[in-house]
Amino acid sequence: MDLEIAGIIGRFSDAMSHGGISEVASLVKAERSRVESVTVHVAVTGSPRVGKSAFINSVMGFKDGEDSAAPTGPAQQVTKPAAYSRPGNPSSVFWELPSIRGPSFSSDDYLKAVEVDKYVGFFILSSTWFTWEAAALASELRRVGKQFYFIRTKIDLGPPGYRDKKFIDDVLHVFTIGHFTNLDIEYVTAHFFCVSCHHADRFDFLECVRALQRNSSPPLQKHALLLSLHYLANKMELKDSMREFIPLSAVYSCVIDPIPVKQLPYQANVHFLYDEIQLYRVLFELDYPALSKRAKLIRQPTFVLSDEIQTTMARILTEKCISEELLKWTEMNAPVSHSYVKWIPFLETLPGGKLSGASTICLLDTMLQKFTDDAYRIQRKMEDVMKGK
Ligand SMILES: Nc1nc2c(ncn2[C@@H]2O[C@H](COP(=O)(O)OP(=O)(O)OP(=O)(O)O)[C@@H](O)[C@H]2O)c(=O)[nH]1
Ligand SMILES: [Mg+2]
Repeated sequence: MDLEIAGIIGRFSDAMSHGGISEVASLVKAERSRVESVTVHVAVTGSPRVGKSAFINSVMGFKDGEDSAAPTGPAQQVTKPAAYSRPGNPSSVFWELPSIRGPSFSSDDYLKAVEVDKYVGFFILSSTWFTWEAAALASELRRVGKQFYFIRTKIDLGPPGYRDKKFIDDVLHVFTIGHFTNLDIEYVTAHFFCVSCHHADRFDFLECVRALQRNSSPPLQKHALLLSLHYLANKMELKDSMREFIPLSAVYSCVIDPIPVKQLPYQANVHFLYDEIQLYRVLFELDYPALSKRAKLIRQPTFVLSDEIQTTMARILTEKCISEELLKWTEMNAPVSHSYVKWIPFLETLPGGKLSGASTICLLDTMLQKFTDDAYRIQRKMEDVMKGK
């Protein structure tokens, strides 16, 4: 991901030479709030009663009837876009758009009315075959350069061979007649997914959300989508996105409220690092609430999954462990990996010198890698249990 790292390092170096540490401190705070304040809007549209609300509820992890959930009963159609986000997690907002239908449908007018520019991407839903209106809308979206996906819902009620050519041909028949100048069948097939809105863990549900995450831009929007929908994200992509921000976190620990730490030759904000690593635990679903929720899915006690965790800090996180780990990297002279080398000239100008920033980078980078491995071990364990191994 390109977050204009060279630009950030340049700004940090300028701040250090002109205003010293206090100017770097304000800049690092500003960079973090720039990242944290990003909000991504995603549109969900389609014919009436195809599962737009149920799809949003599944993405958000809402149960039917829950306060924040989209209503799915009869006569609940929206007449203007309705926004849904997870409480306490406003960085991704899913919008249920008014249904597309009727002989007088104009994709141009529709997209203007719903403010097309606002959304990073569109999910176009159908519970049978795609209609002319859906295809016209997609054609217009392609023309204006918006990503979109065709989602065939209610696949749990459908024929068993949902990947069969005949089934796909029928569902996508409207695109083969060739009236849509911006669409060809290869493109449409590559953006076609089959889901059940009641089973986020089955069929193509994860794949369609991951396609949206992977293809979103600019990079900060992609990052916000990966983080806010971390429970659906591909863990490797989540890790890669988080890695980009490690140097910022390391500088933060070195310049914002650092305190002396036993045996360390520099100061660090261990409390901040604790929060950061705790966030990694949550993102990779290694915290107790996530483990127990997933254990329930496979009808097992939580320890069946928690026993798969090999990283000490993923099991029990304390500020003491963090200080010891930092010291370990400092004693090893903090060999940062190739991707962080460009930060070194700036890290050398920190009050604690290169070792302070570089050791913190090593600490966070290793935790991220080890937590990813733990997350995959848990995933494998769940699959094994489900296969009855
Ligand atoms: N079996 C099954 N039922 C679904 C699926 N998606 C939605 N439903 C059901 O279909 C009905 C309509 O779902 P909604 O989510 O309200 O559909 P909608 O497109 O938001 O409907 P309107 O807003 O009224 O146009 C509800 O009874 C859902 O429970 C699915 O994937 N599988
Ligand atoms: Mg609805």
